[in-house]
Amino acid sequence: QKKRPWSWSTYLEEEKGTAAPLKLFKEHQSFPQSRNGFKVGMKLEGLDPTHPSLFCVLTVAEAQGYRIRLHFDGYPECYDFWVNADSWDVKPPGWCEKMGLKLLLPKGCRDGEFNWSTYVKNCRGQLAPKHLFRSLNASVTPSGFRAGMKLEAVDRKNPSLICVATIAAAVDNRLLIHFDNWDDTYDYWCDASSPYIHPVGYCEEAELTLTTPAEYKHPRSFSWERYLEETGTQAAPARAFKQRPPHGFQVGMKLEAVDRRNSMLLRIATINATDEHRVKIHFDGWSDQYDYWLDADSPDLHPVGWCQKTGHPLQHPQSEADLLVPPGQ
Ligand code: MLY
Repeated sequence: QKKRPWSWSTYLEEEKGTAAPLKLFKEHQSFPQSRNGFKVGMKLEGLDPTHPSLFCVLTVAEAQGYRIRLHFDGYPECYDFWVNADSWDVKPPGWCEKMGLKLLLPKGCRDGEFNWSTYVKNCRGQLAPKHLFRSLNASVTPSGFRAGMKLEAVDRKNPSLICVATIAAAVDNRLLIHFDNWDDTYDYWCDASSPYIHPVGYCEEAELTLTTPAEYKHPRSFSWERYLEETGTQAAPARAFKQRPPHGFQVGMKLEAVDRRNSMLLRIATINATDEHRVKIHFDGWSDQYDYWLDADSPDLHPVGWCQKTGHPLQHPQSEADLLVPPGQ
């Protein structure tokens, strides 16, 4: 029996499935307005996904549709990762210095000795041109958040904890969240609409436990008023928190999703559970053991047709690549 080429429309018909409606996706998940102009060899600054507060010196190692694979200069290829071309997490060379943020240098470079133009000359690289960075031109509305202000934030690595935290930096409309008296490995960037940040007093009001700063002397009798006074700091104003409304995704809707076990691959996925700000995705044709939860606004979720529009391969239940690369390997 001859196989017809795979298509979303026949698939949805056969499966009696529904595509997640376009209007449920955020702009950065939806069909891009521009082309991916990044070329292999271009160098840039970008956030390390496993240490999401730290900008690093990276090189574009591969471009595929609207996505790029980034390589940490001086480190093994196994740390390479993929992002969308419009990601806020990538910046042109020199951006960190301009913003006063720390930049992780290529392995072997010493602090104070790094200079982008000498560096690219020496390694015969190329600086990624500024106009390729869409996030630089994003309009920014003043938010009321300032570096140094305190808040209560979910520790994304230990999501059951809501903790005493500080805004370590505020750039564009993004905030770098740091946990008081902890090292920066728990830090992350988010924006004012994040469901993971709350104003001072939130836990008390909601009758939840607030995790106090590491080594805090009187954790049981923690009082924000006293703590702000002791640290000479201010609380982030409650009006600056603009939590996004719950998403509209529903169980059964289908979409295209990056497989985080092999993030070069995008697969057909079905939402099989939801909570207020997250969806649980199931990869069609695979065992439930590969299902996982994602934030509904994750840049790894895309509407049906995204791969075709952007020129990226899409793994589908019949595709041969699946036989060769099962998830998790
Ligand atoms: N069991 C973990 C908890 C760390 C929590 C850090 N947060 C509050 C920033 C550990 O001790 O590593």
